[in-house]
Amino acid sequence: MKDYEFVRKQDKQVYAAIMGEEVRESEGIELIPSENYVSKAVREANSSILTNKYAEGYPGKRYYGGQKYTDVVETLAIERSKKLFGAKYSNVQTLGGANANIAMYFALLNPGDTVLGMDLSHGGHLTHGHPVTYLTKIFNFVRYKMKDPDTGEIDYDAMRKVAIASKPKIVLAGFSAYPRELNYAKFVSIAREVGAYAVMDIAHIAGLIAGKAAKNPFDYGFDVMTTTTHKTLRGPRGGMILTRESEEIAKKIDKMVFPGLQGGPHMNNIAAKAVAFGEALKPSFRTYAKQVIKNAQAMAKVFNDRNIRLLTGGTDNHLVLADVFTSLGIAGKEAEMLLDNVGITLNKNAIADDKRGPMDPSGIRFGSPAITTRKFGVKECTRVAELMVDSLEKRAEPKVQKKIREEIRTMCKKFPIPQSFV
Ligand code: DSN
Repeated sequence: MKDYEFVRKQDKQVYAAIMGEEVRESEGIELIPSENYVSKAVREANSSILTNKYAEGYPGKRYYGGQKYTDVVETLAIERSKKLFGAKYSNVQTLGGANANIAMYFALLNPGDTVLGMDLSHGGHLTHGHPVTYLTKIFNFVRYKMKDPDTGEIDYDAMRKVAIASKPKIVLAGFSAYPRELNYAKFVSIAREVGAYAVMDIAHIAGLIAGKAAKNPFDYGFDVMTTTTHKTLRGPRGGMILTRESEEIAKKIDKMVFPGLQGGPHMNNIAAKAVAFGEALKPSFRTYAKQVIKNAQAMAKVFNDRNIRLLTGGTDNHLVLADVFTSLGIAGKEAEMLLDNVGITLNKNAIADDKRGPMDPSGIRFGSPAITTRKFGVKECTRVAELMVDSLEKRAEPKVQKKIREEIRTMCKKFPIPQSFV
C-alpha cells in the first residue's frame, strides 16, 4: 500500500495539500532552525492506532480501562527521555513547548510571582514573558540581556542585581534565537542565592544536549528543563518536562499537566516520542548532533567572510542570526522572501534592541538541523551560505537568481530526505 492511499481516495483537497508539502520539503532547503525531518518510524508511530485511545492519568494510574499498550509506550518514552538527559523524572504528555512552559510555571509559581528570563529581543521566547501572552497577566516577568550583542556574553552582573532586587521564584535560561552556550554555573549560583528554581527551556538545543554535543544544564544543578521534541531532537511535534532529582517538583509538574491543564494525552504522539528517543540514544545521533554544530559554524563563517554582521559574532550551536538590514540594507522580511524564491526557507528575526518593529525586523535566523539530517556536510553548507549571500547581494539580477534556484534543486536531488537514521 502506498503512503496516503486512503486520503487520496477519500479527500482530494487534503491529499493535494499533503503532496504539495512533500514536494516543497524535498525540493527546497530548510533552514528554519526549529525544524527538522523525522524518520518514517516516527511518522508511522505518530499516525498509529493509538490515536483512538483515551488515557487520562499516568502509566499504572489511568482513569479508564484498556491501558495495556498505552502504558507500554508512555513508560518507554519516559524511561528513554530520562536516560537521554540524565533526569530522574520526565513528563512526556505536554502537547508542545509552550504548553510545557505554561505547566512548569503553574506547577512552580503562585499568581503574582516573579520570573527572571532572557529579554525577548536578545533571544528569549514568547512564553518567557512577552506582553502578548496571557502569562504576563498572571506572573511578573523581569529581564536579563546580553552585555554586548557582538560577543553574546550575558550580563551576569546585571542579572544578579535584578535577581536580588526582584526576588524571582524562577531563574529561567533558554532561548529561541541565541547562538551561544550559556554559563550554566552562573545561572544556578544566582538562582540559589535568591532561593529560586533554576529552569532551562532547552527546546532549541535538546538534540545537541542529548547527542552530547552541548553541555547538559542538569550537570550544573538546574532543577527542571522544558523542551519541545521536534527541533534538534528530531521527534514528533510535542513537548516534555524533565526534573533532575526532586520528587516534590516532579509530582507538582505531573499534577499540573494532568489534570491541571490538559485532558487525555495524545498516545500516538507519545509513541512517536518513544521511537524518536530510541533513535537519539543510538551512537549515530551523537555524530548527527556534532555535525549540526559544524555545519552551522561553516555557514556563519561564510557570512563573516562576506562582512555580514552576525549577532554574537558567530555560533556555538545550530543557529545563526544575521543583521541583514545593517549589512546589506535589506529588511529581514524582504530577505526571507528573496531566499524563499530561490528555494531556501528561513525566517525573519528581531536582533538585539532592534530599531525596526517585530513584524518587520532587521535580521534573519537560519540553522543546520534539517539539512544535517539530509546529510549535508561542511562543504555543502558552505555552498548554501555562499548562495544565500549571492542571492541577497544580487537581488536585482533575475538571471543570477534563476541559476541559484537551479543549483539548489540539484543539491536537493543529490541529498534526498532520509527515511531512517538507524
Ligand atoms: N517557533 C519556535 C521557533 O521557531 O523557535 C519557537 O516556538
